[in-house]
Amino acid sequence: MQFDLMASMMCADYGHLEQEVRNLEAGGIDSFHIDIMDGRFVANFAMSLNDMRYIAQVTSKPLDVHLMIEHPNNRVGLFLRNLRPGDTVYIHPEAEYHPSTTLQAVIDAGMVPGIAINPGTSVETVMEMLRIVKKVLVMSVNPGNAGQMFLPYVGKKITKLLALKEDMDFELYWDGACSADKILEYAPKGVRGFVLGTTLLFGKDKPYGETLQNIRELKF
Ligand code: S6P
Ligand code: MG
Repeated sequence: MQFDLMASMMCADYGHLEQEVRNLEAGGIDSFHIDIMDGRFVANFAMSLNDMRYIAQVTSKPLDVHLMIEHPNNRVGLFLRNLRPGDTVYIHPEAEYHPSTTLQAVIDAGMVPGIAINPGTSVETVMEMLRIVKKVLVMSVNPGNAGQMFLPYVGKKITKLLALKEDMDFELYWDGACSADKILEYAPKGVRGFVLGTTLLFGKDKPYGETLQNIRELKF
């Protein structure tokens, strides 16, 4: 079964960040998920511009930049200048008055435009943006922290989005509390990729390569 695995780098060991990147690459990760926070849209500060820039310098794999910041239109240029064409930038439509303007800036810079949807945000409120973006990141936890519990009510929204994705031409990705049973259930239904954090990948006494291989070898 074809699906992408992204490493949630806010969960990595910052004392050995380059080695973490190398180990994940050697283990077969598809891309690096970068959780940018401003302490306003979400209470936390996880990663920032310099962390993203550093990871971009030490890998040639794609970056998957998840902007959890207020009014991303004011700041998106800072990030776009430091990315490579083909990297993905997700904004939260809840954080911007005119999110389609921000998405257009992402497209004009040659990046892949995406929206991240909070658990409490309904599909109906982002419907028109589904026509603009190439990727939709469904948050199955409230944004801000790793290590949270999966919110089961998000399942219905995923089902709705899966029914729309062909027609509206986007791919669906999962972010938050991703476990093997979620991959087993949702990859066959059409979720294209999964962000892996503390639930499945980081802080285990197992090499990343072994964990990633176990996921790829799941019996669907
Ligand atoms: C949350 C962030 C996510 C987390 C990821 C961590 O604000 O957007 O990307 O880093 O969910 O995974 P886990 O398995 O610890 O929930
Ligand atoms: Mg994220």
